[in-house]
Amino acid sequence: MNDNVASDRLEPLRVSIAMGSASDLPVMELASEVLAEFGVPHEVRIVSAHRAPHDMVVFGDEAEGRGVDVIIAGAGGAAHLPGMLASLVSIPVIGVPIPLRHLDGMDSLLSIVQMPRGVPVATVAIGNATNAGLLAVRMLAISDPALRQRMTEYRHSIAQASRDSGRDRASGQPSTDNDLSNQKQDRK
Ligand code: C2R
Repeated sequence: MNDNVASDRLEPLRVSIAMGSASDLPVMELASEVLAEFGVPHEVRIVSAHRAPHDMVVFGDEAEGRGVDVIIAGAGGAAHLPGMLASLVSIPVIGVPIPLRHLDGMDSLLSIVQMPRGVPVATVAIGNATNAGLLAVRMLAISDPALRQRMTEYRHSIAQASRDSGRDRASGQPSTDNDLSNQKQDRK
């Protein structure tokens, strides 16, 4: 299988979205959508620590040299990919626990979040690749004023959407559903 699912970047790469299997794509594409919304160049890769360990080591070893500043790594079940990547790089790794048919993602969550001291993985909620994308944007925004401004505008937009949803309920009007925060909330 070609492990390079998507690489439609025109500018220098900033974020790599990695996942253990193509079956993780329906969840992980939410992170890609957020990065696209914020204009952050990124790639989407299938790379499994369990099934193709040597490829994973090469991917991790080369990531920083290819310009990657943040890795978002999603995996389900015995989810070792995010932690193994964190052991190979010095950039932040954000882990996304993928819910599978059995155990509802609790297995993935614990596999990703319970890292040994010294090898941190910033773990988001089960299936919440949207927050992984937003966290990556916040990390990049530390040294990018324009991106920080966009994040500030995004925060204001979700605050307004929250207020509006309360008002709509009070007035009996249907809520407007036209921004990223509302669209993604149900899907996590
Ligand atoms: P398949 O659907 O391909 O059988 O994969 C994947 O992330 C996926 O959620 C089932 C699940 O196996 C996970 N997987 C891992 C790793 N590689 C694949 N957790 C890994 O290296 O951690």
